[in-house]
Amino acid sequence: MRKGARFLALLVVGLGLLTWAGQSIFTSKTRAWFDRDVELRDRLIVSTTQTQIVERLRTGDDRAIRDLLEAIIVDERIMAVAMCSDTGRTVAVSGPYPAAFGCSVLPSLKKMAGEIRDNGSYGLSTDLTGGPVHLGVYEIFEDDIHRGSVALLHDMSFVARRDRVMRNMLLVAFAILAVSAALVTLVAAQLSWRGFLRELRRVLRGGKAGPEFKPLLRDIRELAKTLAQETERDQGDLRWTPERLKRALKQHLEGERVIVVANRAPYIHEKRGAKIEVVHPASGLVTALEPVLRACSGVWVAHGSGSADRETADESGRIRVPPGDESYSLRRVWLSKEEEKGYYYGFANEGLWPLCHVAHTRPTFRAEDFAYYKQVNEKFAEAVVSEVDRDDPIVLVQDYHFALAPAMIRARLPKATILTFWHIPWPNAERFGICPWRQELVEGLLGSSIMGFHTQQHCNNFLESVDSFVESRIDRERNAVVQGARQSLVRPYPISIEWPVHWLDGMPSVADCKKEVFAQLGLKDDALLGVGVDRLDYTKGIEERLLAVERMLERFPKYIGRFTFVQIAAPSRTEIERYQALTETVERTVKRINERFGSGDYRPVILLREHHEPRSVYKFYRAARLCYVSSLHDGMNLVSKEFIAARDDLRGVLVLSRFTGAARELTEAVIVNPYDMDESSSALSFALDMPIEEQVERMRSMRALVSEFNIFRWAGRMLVDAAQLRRKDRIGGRLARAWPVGGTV
Ligand code: ADQ
Repeated sequence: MRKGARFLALLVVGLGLLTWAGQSIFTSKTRAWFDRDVELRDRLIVSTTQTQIVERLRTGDDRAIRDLLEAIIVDERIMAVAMCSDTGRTVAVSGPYPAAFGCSVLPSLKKMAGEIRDNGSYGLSTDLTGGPVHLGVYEIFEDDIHRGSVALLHDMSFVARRDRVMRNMLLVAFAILAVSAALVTLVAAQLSWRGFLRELRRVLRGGKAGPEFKPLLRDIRELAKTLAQETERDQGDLRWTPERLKRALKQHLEGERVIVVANRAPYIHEKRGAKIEVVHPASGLVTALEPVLRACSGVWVAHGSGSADRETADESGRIRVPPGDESYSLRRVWLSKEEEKGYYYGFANEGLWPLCHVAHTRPTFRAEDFAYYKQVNEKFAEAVVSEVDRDDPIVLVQDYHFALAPAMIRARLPKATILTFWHIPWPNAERFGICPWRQELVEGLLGSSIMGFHTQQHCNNFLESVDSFVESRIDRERNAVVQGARQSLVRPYPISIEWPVHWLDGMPSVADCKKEVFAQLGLKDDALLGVGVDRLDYTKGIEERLLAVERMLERFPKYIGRFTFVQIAAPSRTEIERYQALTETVERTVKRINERFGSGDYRPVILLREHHEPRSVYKFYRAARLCYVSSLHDGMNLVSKEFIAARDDLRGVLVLSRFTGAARELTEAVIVNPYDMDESSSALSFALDMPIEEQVERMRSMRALVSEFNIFRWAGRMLVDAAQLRRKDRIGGRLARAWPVGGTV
């Protein structure tokens, strides 16, 4: 405490000295400015009265000269004026003209003046009369003959008054600054000291020190920049809601409906015996896009893959959704078994998916798969055309299943605004270059008005591929690809979830969710639960996650019998061998860990290998002490954001892989490298030991971010950017018509 007081005193003295030095410099500078102003004023007065002075000198009318001088001192800052003859005689004075500046002493005062002008005039700042004055002496000529001089005396005490006021203001400002700086520094020092002690204690306890769990500084800086830019662009109107999105669509794009093209439909009808059930698929794309369509209305064009999809739709494949609250149309596109195999399982998921993710699974490229891919893209482009009600519709093309569709839609609807979003990473050009159809894919995507990715890095990689594989000009300043008269903007739009999440409406309290989930899993009341929620996909790092749990139990045996990790894994792409192999490895690993650390009823890992409806997933999020997202590579990852949305009690810890797009935004998560078992097992134990206050602090901050950067903002930003582009294109079109290419203006 004493140290703090000494520091405070030093800071105040330092700033005091600074104030004094600053004020001295300020005073001398302002004096010079005032003197110059006064001289300018004098010259103006003399030049406007010179003719009259000369005339009156010529007639020898001293009284008339005095009248003239009296008129001059009407200016309140001019104390007195004297007219001296060329021999130094006083011709006339006005006001109480002091003898110290009389005509007879002017020659000696001239010697004290700093600068004498060519015509003999000069200015002098002095306080010969006890107060600060400025004397200006101006020589009067008639046809180059010297007639005398006019001496103007100014009262400069107002400068001293202003100086005093300024000095006081400076002192007060510096005092406030000094005290605030001292307080902020003291608080910061205290906090970092406490943080340092906490870290030290943790290291001594055996936990691994924190830096590895922390986000990269570059990411925080990047995030702060984005927040600042977004705030500036929004000018205070920060929160995007469904209503605001609807308004933006109407206002900026003169539209009310959008057409979404995506492989997966938001509602799938499945036969279960004699009953038909509606299933909400486990898909990040659907999670993100569905609230947008509910807000905007329009049509969602998707593959009709459910066993009861045909019988629930009309003869054109249309059905109104969401069931019970119909607000938009779902248009189902039917694919043959061969088309599904070649386009979906083949080129999209055995070719493009591993090509774009750095997860060490080799892509497989088959020419027949690509042929089906092309055919299905055509089919969807046709479906879009049959759904539009104008020649310039707004079409949102989604993901790597439809890289060729944008150019196909553009060919059919040249005026359409096509926004394509690539939900997975885009690799660097060298890696992308191994795809035999790299050029077709990039050209197909360039049919879009806007190409969106989650991160700037993916945008850069895409531009690099454009540069390497197609003829075009890249406008680096605007991040646009220009091909003749057409251009495509390439922009990062980090995706998110709706806020508030409608699945949480009427959700039981956290305590009740915990009771329900613990009963379902057969856990004791004091058990610590960790959760993982994913499609069973090798990019999600599920094997690595289980190994990290195993390593934690090995290194920190206090958790054996107490900690349980539940993995909710929706079967995905089960026709593909690599996915079948993954399922086997995961099941084998779970068995091994349970045999190694389980006993009696206690199972350290529970694998629920089935699809869960969203409300059930949210109950798990609410019941858990931690959520571990360990993706090896992930465009964004929405599970992390859903976990945050679920925790309105501000408890729970998110452990997040640094290889997700989300890690760039959720900097308060415990950030890890999922390949590093020591680091990730330490992170799990760190999360389980985290004090409640710290959990609350981190969760509050992440909730604030996700609530602002929600899915309505994601869609809104793209639509507003598209609207700008559309306006420019229209003006460009009009200009082209008015001034035909090659014509003269
Ligand atoms: P996905 O790879 O599908 O998305 P993610 O963003 O995590 O990954 O979304 C998964 C969604 O499926 C979540 O809404 C989750 O709740 C749900 N889900 C997962 N397992 C489930 C289960 N067993 N039962 C029911 N639901 C389950 C792709 C990209 C991501 C990107 C999204 C959106 O790979 O990087 O974040 O698109 O752009």
